[in-house]
Amino acid sequence: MQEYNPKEIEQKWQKQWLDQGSFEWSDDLNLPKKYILSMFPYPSGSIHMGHVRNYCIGDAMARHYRKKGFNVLHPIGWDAFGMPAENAAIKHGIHPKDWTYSNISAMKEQLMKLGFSFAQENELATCDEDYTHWEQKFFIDMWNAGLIYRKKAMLNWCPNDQTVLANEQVIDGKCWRCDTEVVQKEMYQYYIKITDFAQDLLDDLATLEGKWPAQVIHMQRNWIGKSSGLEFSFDLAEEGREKTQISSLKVFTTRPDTIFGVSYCAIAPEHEIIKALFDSLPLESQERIRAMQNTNARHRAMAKKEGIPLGISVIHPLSQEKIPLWVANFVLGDYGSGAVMGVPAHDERDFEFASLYEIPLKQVIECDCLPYTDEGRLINSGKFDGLCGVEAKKAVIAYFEFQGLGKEVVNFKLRDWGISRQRYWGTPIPLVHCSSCGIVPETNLPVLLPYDVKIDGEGNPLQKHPTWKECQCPKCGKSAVRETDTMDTFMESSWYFLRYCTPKHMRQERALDSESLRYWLNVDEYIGGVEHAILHLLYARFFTKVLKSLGYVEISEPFENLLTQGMVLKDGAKMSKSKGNVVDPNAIIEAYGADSARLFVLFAAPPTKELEWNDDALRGAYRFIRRLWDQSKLISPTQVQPVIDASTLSKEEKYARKKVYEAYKKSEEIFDKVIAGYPFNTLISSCMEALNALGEQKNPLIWTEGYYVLLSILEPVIPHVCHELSALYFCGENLKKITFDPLALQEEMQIMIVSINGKKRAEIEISKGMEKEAILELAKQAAARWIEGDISKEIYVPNKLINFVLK
Ligand code: ANZ
Ligand code: ZN
Repeated sequence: MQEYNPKEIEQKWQKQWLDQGSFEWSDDLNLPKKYILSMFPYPSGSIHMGHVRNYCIGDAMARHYRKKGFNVLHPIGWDAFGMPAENAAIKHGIHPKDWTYSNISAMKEQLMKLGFSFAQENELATCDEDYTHWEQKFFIDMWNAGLIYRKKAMLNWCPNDQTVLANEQVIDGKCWRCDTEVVQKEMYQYYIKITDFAQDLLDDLATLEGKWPAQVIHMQRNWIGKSSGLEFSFDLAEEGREKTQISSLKVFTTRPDTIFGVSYCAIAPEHEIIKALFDSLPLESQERIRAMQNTNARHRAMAKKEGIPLGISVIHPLSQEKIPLWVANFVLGDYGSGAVMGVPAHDERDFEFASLYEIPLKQVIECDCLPYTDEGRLINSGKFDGLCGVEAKKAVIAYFEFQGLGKEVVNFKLRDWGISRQRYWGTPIPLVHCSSCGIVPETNLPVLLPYDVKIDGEGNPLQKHPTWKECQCPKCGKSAVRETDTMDTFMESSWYFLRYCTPKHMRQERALDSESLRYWLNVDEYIGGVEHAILHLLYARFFTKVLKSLGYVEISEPFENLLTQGMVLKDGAKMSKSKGNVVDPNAIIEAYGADSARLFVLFAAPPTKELEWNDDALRGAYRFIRRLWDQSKLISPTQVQPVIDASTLSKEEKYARKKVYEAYKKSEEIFDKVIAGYPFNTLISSCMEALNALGEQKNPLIWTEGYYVLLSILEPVIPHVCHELSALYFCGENLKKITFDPLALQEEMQIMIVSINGKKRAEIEISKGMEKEAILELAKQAAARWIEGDISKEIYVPNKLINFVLK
C-alpha cells in the first residue's frame, strides 16, 4: 500500500465529483429534502479561516444528509456588489467588474480545493445581469405597491471630493481619502417601508424560538424595539412662543409614572424648534449645535453627553411649573418625537446629563438612593401619590387621555430601510426622472451599469458618465434622466437564498420558480457569522414577507434553523489582516491537505464556540488521518457490512465494536438533533476512540467492520480519504448504508435498582443472562436491612429495577 498522499487523493476525488455532477440536486421531488446553506461570501479575492469554518460546517451537514437519502441543495454564490471593488478601482485602476469576477474565480478555486460539495448548477453572483434584472423587477413591484418612497436625509458629505461617504469612510470626522472635514448634507434618498412589517417581524420571532440562537432572537427583538408609553405635549412658555412661533413640544415617554419628576426637557439638534430659534442663539451655541448636526446620530448617542441651554422654557402640563429646554446630543431626531422629558432622579442617562449641568433632581419614587430607575411607590406626585408601577403608569395615561392632554402610543425603534447609495458598483435603481411625468419606473429591464466609467473617488461615477443617464421617459417618451443611485448591497443578500432554487435554464425568464420554491423552502440549516445577527437576517426575513405579499413566495420565514458559528481566533484575538495574525488556508491545504484542514476546524471546537488556532492540533489532525490510512491495510475487502456473532468475542474485540457503534450512534444523534448544535468535535473524538480501541485487538473481521462504519461516518468531515479507502476496500458500499448493531453497545454488566415500597434503597450489578430467581435473591440481600416483615409483592422490570412491596 502507498503512503498517504493527500494531494493526489484530493485532486482525484474533486475531479471525479465534478465530472459526475455528484452534488447537483435530483429532479425527483418526491424525495425528502434538505436545503443546507452557508452564508455566501463577499469576493474579496481570497478565502480566510472564517470561510473555511463556515463551509466545513455546512458541507458536513450536506454530505451526511445526502448519504441518508435526502435530496440536498447545498449551493454557493457571491455577494458581489459593494465598495471594496470601487476602492480597488480607485487605488489600482482595475475595473470593479473585472476585479470582482476574477476574485470570484480565484476564490471558487480555493473553495473547491477544500472539497466542498457545492451544487454547481445553482451558483450565482449578485452582479450577474439576470440577477440585476429581477432585483430591479422587485424594486418596481415594491415601488408600485407603495412600499418604496423618497425622502430627504442627512448624509456624510466630503466637500472636497464632492461625494457621499459611507460611515466607514469617515475617519475621526474626516474623509478617508483627502482628510477634509466631513459635513452632513441633506439629500433625497429612497426608503423601503420595513416599518410596515415591524409587528409581523416581531411576532414571527416567536416561531423561531428554539430553532434560532436565543441571543439572535433577542437582538432582533431589541432592534425592532417596540415600546409603548405616553405621548403628550408641553406648552412653550411665552418668550419661546414668540421667538419660534411654535406653541408646543411633543414628547414620548415610557415612564409616565415619573411625570412629576421632570426637571428639564431636551430636543434633538434636528428639531424644528432649533430651526426656528437658531438665528437668535448666541454664536457659540450656534457653532456647537452645528457640530452636533454634523455628527452622525449613532455616534452622537454613544459619545459623552453634551447639551446647550436654549434660554426658553416649557410649562409642565400638570404642575404648571416652568421647565428649562435644552438641546442634547443623546436625543435622536427620528425616534418618538425627537424630544424627551428629562427625569434625572429616575433615569441613568438623564442623571448623567443633569449632574454635568447641575440640573436639580426631583425624586418621585420611594427609594434609598438616586438615580433609582426601577418602578415603585409614587411620592411628590399629587393625586398619584401611593400608586405603584404599572398601576401608576395606567393612571397617569388615563388622566392625560381623559383631559385630552395626551394619548397612549406604541413606538418602534426600527427605521425604514434607506437603500440608495451614490456609488457605481451596485444594482442601478430602475427609475427615470421626467419633467412632465415625475418619477417613472423603467419598463425596459434590466438597466445595466455602463462599463466605461471613470472611478476616481470624486463624485458619483454614474452621474459623471457623459451619456448613461440620458434616456426616454417610459411613459411619455420625452427625454428624461435616469436615477444614478444604486441599491444597498443588503438588497441582493435578502433574496439570494430564494434565487438559488431557480434552475439556471429558467433564470432569464423568471425571478423565482414557484414549483422549486415550494419544494426547497425553507432553508433547513442556515449557517453564518453572528455579525449578521441583526441586519442581514432582518432584511432577509423582511424581503421574504414582502415577496409573499407580492405573490412570489408562500412562506413567511425563510430560515428554519440558524447556526451562528464562533469566531476563529489566533493568540486570543480575532484573525484579521490588521492584527497580522491571519493563517492562510491555502498554506494549510498545501502542507497537510484539505482533509486535515477540515478535520482540524471541526475538531478544535463545537461550531458555535470560538475556535483558537493551534498548529499542534492541525498536525494532530494530519497524524490521525495518516494512521487511519496506514492501518487500513488490516481490512479484508468486502462489499457488505460484516455480520458478527458477539458470543465468541474477546473482551478487547467486544470493546472495539462497542466504541465503533458508539461513534455511529453519536453521528445519528447529532444529525437527528438529539444532541443540539451539531457538535462535530464530539463525533470526531468518538471516532478517534474507536480507532484506538480497534488497535487493541487483531481480529480482521472486527477491523473490517470497524472501518466499514467509521469511514462512513467520517466521510462528511474528511471526505477525500474516506472515499478513497471506501472505494479501495468496500467498493464504496459503506457510504450508502450502515446497519446499526445495538447489541454491540450492550454492557456486559448491568446495574439494577432495588426499591422498597417504591423508594430506592440499593443497586445491584448483574451479569448478562443471569436468571430472574438469582437476581431476586441478590436484591433481597442488598436491601435486607429495609425489609421488615413479609413481602407481599415483587415487581420485576428486566434490566432496570426490582420493587418489593411490604405488607
Ligand atoms: C422620561 C423617562 C423617565 C424615560 C425615566 C425613561 C426613564 P425606549 O424604551 O427605548 O422606547 N426618549 C424618547 N424619545 C427619545 C429620543 N428621540 N431620543 C432619545 N431618547 C428618547 O425609550 C423611551 C425613553 O427614551 C423615553 O422615556 C424617553 O425617556 C427617551 F425614568 O421619558 B423616557
Ligand atoms: Zn414623462
